[in-house]
Amino acid sequence: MSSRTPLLDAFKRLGRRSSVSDSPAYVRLRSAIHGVIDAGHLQPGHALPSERELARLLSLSRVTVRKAISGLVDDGLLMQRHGSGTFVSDRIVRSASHLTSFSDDLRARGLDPRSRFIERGVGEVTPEEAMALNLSPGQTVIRLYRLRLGGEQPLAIEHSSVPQSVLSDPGLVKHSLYEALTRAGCKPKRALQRLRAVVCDAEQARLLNVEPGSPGLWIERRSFLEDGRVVEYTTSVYRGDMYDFVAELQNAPS
Ligand code: 16G
Repeated sequence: MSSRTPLLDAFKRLGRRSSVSDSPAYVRLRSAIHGVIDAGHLQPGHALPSERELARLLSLSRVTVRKAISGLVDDGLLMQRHGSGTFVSDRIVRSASHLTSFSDDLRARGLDPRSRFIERGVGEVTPEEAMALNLSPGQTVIRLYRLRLGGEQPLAIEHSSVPQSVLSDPGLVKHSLYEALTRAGCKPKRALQRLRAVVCDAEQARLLNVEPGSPGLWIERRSFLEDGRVVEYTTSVYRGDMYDFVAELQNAPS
């Protein structure tokens, strides 16, 4: 289907809604493009009309169109290929510099974050958990083993351990761990993350619906409260064919 008509209609509709029509044109165009993608009129991998064509179709300046598009590229919703135009991302782009949750990231992409619990329980810390969470032997943690999905599509497998002093019962986590931590007044403030490439073993491949031996991204995250307490130790395997991790780098002070 051509992307032109729905995009034009979506932009006009937004223009008529007073709360949004007060916002600058590039913000409205950004929402319109977002809406068209969410509605499935533009599928992953499909090309957007060129900047010049969009400007002409919508009677906007090219600067406005460029600003709207570059915001959506930064959000990971669109990607630009030099010389061939702008496309709807077919991979999920995650910021490696912002402390967000799986659910936040999927919602930002207009996807429906879901979890399937494989196991959950309470137990005494293992030596690995004690090290990661700064706990002593004998202290207890809640554990979640979840398959994370976007709609029906499996995207990641996660093992999370949280001190039981922070979350008393694994049943407190319904959909999102970070929502449960926030409700408990323990929203993580910062995190340390370690990432490496792995190949999916048979169990991981089965859960993620890929061939055994497919590439995965193994990520370990330890999240901290303002006072330095560790509230989360999570190891995840993300599908290597679905994710890009992007970090902004600054010059190291000399
Ligand atoms: C992300 C985090 C994970 C965290 C989860 C919470 C990475 C690599 N990992 O998957 O550490 O536990 O989000 O998501 O980003 P939730 O609030 O949706 O359960």
